[in-house]
Amino acid sequence: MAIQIERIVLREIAMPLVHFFETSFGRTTHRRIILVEVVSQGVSGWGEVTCGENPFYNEEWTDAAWMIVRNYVAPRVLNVSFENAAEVADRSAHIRGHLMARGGVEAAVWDLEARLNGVPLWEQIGGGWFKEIACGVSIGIQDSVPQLLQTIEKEVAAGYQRIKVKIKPGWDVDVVREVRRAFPSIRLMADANSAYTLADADRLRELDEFHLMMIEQPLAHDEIVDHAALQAQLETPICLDECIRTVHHAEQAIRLQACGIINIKLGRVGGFREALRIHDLAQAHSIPVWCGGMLESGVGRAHNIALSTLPNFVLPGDVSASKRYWARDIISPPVEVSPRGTISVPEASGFGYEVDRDYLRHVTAREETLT
Ligand code: OSB
Ligand code: MG
Repeated sequence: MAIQIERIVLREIAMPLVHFFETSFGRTTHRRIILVEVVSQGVSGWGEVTCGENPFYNEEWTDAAWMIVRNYVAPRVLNVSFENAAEVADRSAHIRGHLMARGGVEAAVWDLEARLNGVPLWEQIGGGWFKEIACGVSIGIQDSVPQLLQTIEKEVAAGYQRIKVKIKPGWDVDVVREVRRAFPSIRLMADANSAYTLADADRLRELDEFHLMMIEQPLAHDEIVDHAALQAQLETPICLDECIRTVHHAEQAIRLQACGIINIKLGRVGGFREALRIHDLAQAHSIPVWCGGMLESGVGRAHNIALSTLPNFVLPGDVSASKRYWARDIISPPVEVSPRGTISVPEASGFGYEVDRDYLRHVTAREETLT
């Protein structure tokens, strides 16, 4: 069935996080999220632009992404006939970077295609291997180690299958040692968000003794070669996040043995088509993947659940319950996690949840309709 987008409604929503989230590049307390609603034949598909409020994780940020979608992506997508959603990414391929802005639109069209076909999004993307997905949590840098231990204890008690702690110089080896001492047998990993250089290899090697599942993105956001050099010196597998924006990057990283694991984030790679390519390539090379998060609202969270049903998503992802982030989510029902640390995959068409339009109106800071 050909798809033609008649209207795109861009919204920026403003929502406070239940608890601040701190990484090596800064602390977030309030989110400004762009939602993309694409409309065809009276049916709406939804996407989320997963960038942060500042250009610190990567170059994208809310205000720039708004302009990219409004001025560059939307005009290329509106009133064009697509055979399927997989064609959408090509329409913005002339734009350098800005993959999250482009990916927010791309993912919305996948959701729309699923709804027009009356099938769940996971089926539309060729997933469905798992009826429930395995969940981990990402725990930000805290004000003190006791506070971190308390948070971990709470999340372990809630059933989460894997704990990720954020690290940075000055909050690394000693902190992880304390965590390991308090929780000798949990599945544990650390994410540095590019805070180190190859000159820190000795320090990072000290983490080997704590039997982490992986160390995520220790070195620069664009540095695959140095990650290969570091991986050769570490026992702990490196997981790449920021470095992998395209299937070509994944190919280079695998060829150079720069990582043993890949974190796939839908927005970071520009949407489902590229995510599927990276997934398939990693699977062919026996590199496990998992689904990363970007403090998404329910819309992005629902997309991540669909993505996580692909067969090579064999490690618990950073896809967790709505209530860890939001007092009230914009989807209904909110995403919930079972005591076994799983999310059951919805069966309804599209991403499988209802957008709560009343609450959406309440949190919308700006809105623009493009035709
Ligand atoms: O590197 O995985 C990351 C959040 C914001 C920016 C970067 C990252 C994260 C997380 C995420 O770790 C988590 C989540 O959505 O639960
Ligand atoms: Mg990361």
